[in-house]
Amino acid sequence: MLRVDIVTIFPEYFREAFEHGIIRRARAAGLVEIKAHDLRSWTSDKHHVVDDRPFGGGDGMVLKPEPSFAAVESLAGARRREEIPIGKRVVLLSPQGKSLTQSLAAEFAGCKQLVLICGRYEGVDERVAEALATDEVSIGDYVLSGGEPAALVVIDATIRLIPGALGSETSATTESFSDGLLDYPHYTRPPELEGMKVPEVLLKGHHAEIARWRHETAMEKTKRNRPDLLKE
Ligand code: 9D3
Repeated sequence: MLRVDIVTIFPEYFREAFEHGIIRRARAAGLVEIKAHDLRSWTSDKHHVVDDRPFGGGDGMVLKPEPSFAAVESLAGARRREEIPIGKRVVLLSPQGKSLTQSLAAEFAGCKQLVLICGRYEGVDERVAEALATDEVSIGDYVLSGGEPAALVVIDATIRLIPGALGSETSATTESFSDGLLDYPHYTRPPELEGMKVPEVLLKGHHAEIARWRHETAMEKTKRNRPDLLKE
């Protein structure tokens, strides 16, 4: 059983997501327990302030460190990275993080607990990344308004790798990215749509030919859309 605790100033952002698709199914099956917590509940001042002005000057506000340290202490039982028990990960979602990969998601899927800290404003006090988080993770090179959508991406990629979470249809390990190529093209009925035909080879049922076609088209598509995947 994986326990996921999200620390955010927008706990309501996650409500619908928990009630649909893979997260709902995995929860119902008892494979994960997931909860979004309000960072403001770990403040002690009257106005529940979670941000402050940056030392050194500059635009915007920074997420102050104390509420995140208190949140991780209460959720994971430690206030320092080195004291986070084996099997627990404290993940700071940030544009400065290492990239989320399928193999990192697989590591997360094998954990006992994930605490996901969602950044906001211009950034998070660096002591959270330096001394509290076990991992600082980005989901890609584009600018989001906060860590919340990134947390959902991490959760989705992780949960589907927990044995039993996908149901019986598909094995997560035989899918795209496990062989380093993009997926091959898929078709269903009708065999002709406004003059656009399904490739003949797929209609004939010659399995070796179909396998060869799928590998070739996967290769072509990878060269065109993701040449970086072939150069490593
Ligand atoms: C102008 C400098 N920006 C840093 C690249 C400021 C900034 C932009 C976006 C500060 C925080 C954010 C909010 N983004 C996230 O918290 C975030 C994120 C992202 O923006 N892209 C990809 N992955 C992630 S994970 C968290």
